Amino acid sequence: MMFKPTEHPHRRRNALTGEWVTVSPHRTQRPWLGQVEKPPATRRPAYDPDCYLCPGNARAGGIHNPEYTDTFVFTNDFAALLPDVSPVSPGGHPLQQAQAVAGTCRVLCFSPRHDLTLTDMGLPEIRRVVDTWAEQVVELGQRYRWVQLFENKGEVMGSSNPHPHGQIWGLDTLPNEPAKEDEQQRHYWLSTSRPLLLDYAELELSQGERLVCVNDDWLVVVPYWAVWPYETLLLPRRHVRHLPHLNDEERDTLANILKQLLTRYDHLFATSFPYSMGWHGAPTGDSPPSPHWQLHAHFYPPLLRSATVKKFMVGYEMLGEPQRDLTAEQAAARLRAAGT
Ligand code: H2U
Ligand code: ZN
Repeated sequence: MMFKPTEHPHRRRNALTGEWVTVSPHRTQRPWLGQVEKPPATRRPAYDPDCYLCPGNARAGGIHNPEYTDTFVFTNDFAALLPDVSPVSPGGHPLQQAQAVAGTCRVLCFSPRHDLTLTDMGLPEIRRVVDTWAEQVVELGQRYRWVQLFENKGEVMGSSNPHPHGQIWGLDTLPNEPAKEDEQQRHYWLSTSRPLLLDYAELELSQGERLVCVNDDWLVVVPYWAVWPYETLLLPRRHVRHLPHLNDEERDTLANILKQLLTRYDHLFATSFPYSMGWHGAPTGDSPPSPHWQLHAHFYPPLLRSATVKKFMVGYEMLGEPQRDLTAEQAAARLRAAGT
C-alpha cells in the first residue's frame, strides 16, 4: 500500500516549535456538515455607557478613560505581571524551581467604537492599530526582553468585553512558545544561514495549496503543521525581525491583508469569528542579536464546524499530542472559498 497524505493517518512536525501533530484525513471523507445559517445578529451600540473601554467611561478604581478618538493604551487595572518583584530566595528543592518575573500588562483599545471589530474597521483605522503595536514594541522593548501583543476575540476565547481591544504584556524573560521558536529558528539559521520562516514562506508560495491570501508584502497560510482547524500564520515576504521595522508601505499592506483574512474568517461560518491572535518577533531589551528571527502572527480560532461547534483540545490532545481531521490543505481551500 502506497502512503497517501490525503488519505492516511500521519504526523506532521511543527518546524517552528519542533512539536508534532497527528493528522487523520480519512475521517473527513465523511460529508461536510458545515452549518451556514446565520446566527441572530447581535447589534451593539456605538457607545455603551456600561463599557469600561468606551471613551469617557470609568474603569475599576474610578479612573476615567479619555475621550480618545483612535487607539488608546492603558495599564491593566488587574495586571498579571508587576514591574517590581523581589528575587526568589535560593535554596529550594531542585524539583521545585521558581524564578521571579517582572513585567507589565496593558490594554489596547483598537477603536473608540464599541460596535466594531478589527474586521469592520476601515483600513486607515487598522493601520493606526498596526502603528500602535509597533510603538508599544519600541517602548516596552527598551525595558523588557519580550513584548507579547495579542487579542482574545469572542466570549468563547474568554474575552470579557466585546469592545474591540487587545492586550500587550512586557516581561523580562522569554515565555515557553517564543523560547521554542527561538531555538528552532536559531538551529535552522546556524545550519543554512537562512531565516526559517522566509524559506517556509517561499515554499508555501511555490506550492500554493495552503495559501489563504497574498499581497505584495505578506502571505497568510494554514501552516503545514496547523493544530487548530482554521489556524493561520501571517508572514512577511522579506526578512523582517520586528514589527517596528516595517516600512510605511508594509504597514498599509498589513492592514489590508488583516482585513482580508478576518473577513474570510467571518464569512466561513457567518459569524463574528472568535480567535486568539498574537505577534512573535525577535526578542527585545538587551537580548543578543537575533538574525534568525522572522516576524509573524499566529491566529488560533477554536471553531470546527459552525459558529457554535468548536474543536476540543482534550483527551488525546492533553495526554498524547494534538490531532486534527480536516487537513491544513482542506482548511485553506475553505478559507479561500469563503471570499472577501
Ligand atoms: P480581555 O477581555 O482580553 O480579558 O481584556 C480585558 C482586560 O481589561 C482584562 O485583562 C482589564 C481586565 O483585567 N480591565 C481593566 O484593566 N480595567 C477594568 O476596569 C476592567 C477590566
Ligand atoms: Zn465600549
